[in-house]
Amino acid sequence: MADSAPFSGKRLRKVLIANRGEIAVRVLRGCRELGISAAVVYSEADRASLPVLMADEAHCIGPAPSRESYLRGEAIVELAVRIGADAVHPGYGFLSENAGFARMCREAGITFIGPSPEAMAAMGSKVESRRIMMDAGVPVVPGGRDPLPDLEVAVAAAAEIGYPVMLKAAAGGGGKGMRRVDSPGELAAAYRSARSEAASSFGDDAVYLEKYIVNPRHVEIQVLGDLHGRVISLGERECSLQRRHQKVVEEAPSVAVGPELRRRMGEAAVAAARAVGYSNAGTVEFLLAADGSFYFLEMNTRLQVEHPVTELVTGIDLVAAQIRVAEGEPLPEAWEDIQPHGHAIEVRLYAEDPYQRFVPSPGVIQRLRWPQGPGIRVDAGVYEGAEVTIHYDPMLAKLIVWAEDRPRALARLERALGELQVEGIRTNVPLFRALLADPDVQSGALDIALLDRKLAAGELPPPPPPEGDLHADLPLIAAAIAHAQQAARSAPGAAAAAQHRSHWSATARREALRGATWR
Ligand code: MV4
Repeated sequence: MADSAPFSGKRLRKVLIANRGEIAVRVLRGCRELGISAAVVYSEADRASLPVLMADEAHCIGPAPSRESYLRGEAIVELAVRIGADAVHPGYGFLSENAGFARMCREAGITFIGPSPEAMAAMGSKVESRRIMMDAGVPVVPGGRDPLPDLEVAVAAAAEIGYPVMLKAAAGGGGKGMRRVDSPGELAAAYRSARSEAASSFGDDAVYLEKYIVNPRHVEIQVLGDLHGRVISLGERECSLQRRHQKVVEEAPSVAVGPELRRRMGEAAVAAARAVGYSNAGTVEFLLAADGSFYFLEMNTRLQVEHPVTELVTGIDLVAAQIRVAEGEPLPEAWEDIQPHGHAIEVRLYAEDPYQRFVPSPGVIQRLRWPQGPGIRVDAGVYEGAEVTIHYDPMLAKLIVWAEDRPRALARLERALGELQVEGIRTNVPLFRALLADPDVQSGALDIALLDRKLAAGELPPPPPPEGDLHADLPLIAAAIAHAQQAARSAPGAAAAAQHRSHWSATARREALRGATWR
């Protein structure tokens, strides 16, 4: 968005970033490139975090637990006013989809960098957003328009929809209160458990019915709206590779989406956004069935973790775009019919142990070397020496690659993972290596259940036994021993230091002793 375009709105001078980790850093970079001062909030646990080190100013807002820090909407709005910030960027998670927070910002005269509270609220309820989509002509999964009053109605509705069906929480999202039902005999028990889970998860026990879509893909469309009623689509992201509703790999474009389907899904997403008066960046999630039919699932009213793959194939800086439209700038005409260029893949680097059922792996990052070179982007929230605590989401960074086509992007990702070094904590890198070796991943034959299914069936063998690593390191080990002996001869006492620096041999030993199966 060219700064020279005619513009009558008010430029932002200072933005308060109400988030932490890699997304706080990402937003900070966006601000800096636009010449906007970036302030961040932080909890006591994040005093020495990367965003705090990088920001123009940083303000502690409470102790480690999110409830007492990053979720303190009122305190954050008060802080924004006190420090003279013009706007708040909420990142993702925390307060990003909280309509009440957006409203508080508005009332305090602070620009919320996101959609209006009304648009957020409309998309916050599953049944309500579904109803709005039905009325706007956006394809939704066949099924009910209203919550089910009782079991009797559920039985009749399921028979009409046809099994298998899916019970979903009306207030919900993210898989909570969701039950697949394959036959009439299973319905009563599923109905009761879905209601009670919905009640405990959302404080609302209303559930409704949908046709169960078998083995679809999760394909989402990035949209952008300005404050003048224009909404555009920036194409799709393929997000089917998830482990227990947690995305692991995302890419753009999707191998299942060609120009014609992209146009139709884009039009549906734009219609969805228009129906709620959407502005700023948002994502419309669809299930894409094997036959090419697609269905609206929900809309995420925030910048998403996986936004970089869209940035890399469109060339658009989404954070800059968010800021510009929040200032009142109209979307450029040229963005109307953007087509993806090349292929981008993102992997989410988590501090978790894939060999121990993916349990979080907190600790100090003793060594950190990021991959570099052509087509590589790292969005990290940590640095070497930083401590990863158990207080927050264990995502450390995102590694994103771009190449001319998907096979080259996969090869580049493999190369990048080979350059990546993280020591001191366990990460899910071995899982990425297993995925890269999988023929279905290589061919793009993905669906939302692929990862959980293959992990359960043992079809994603862990990477080659670490003995191989030890072998590869033998020349290095020999060199290190020679060096240590040399050092010992020339200066007694230096041998211990040299040995201490040979952290990689300790790593090799540790790896060699470790089992070679996911557990
Ligand atoms: C579905 C579905 C199949 N059929 N609805 C899971 C989370 C929630 N946002 C919607 N979800 C699903 N809804 C019907 N009618 C399958 C899923 C689903 C899923 C969707 C997107 C991404 C990953 C998923 C993993 C399992 C199930």
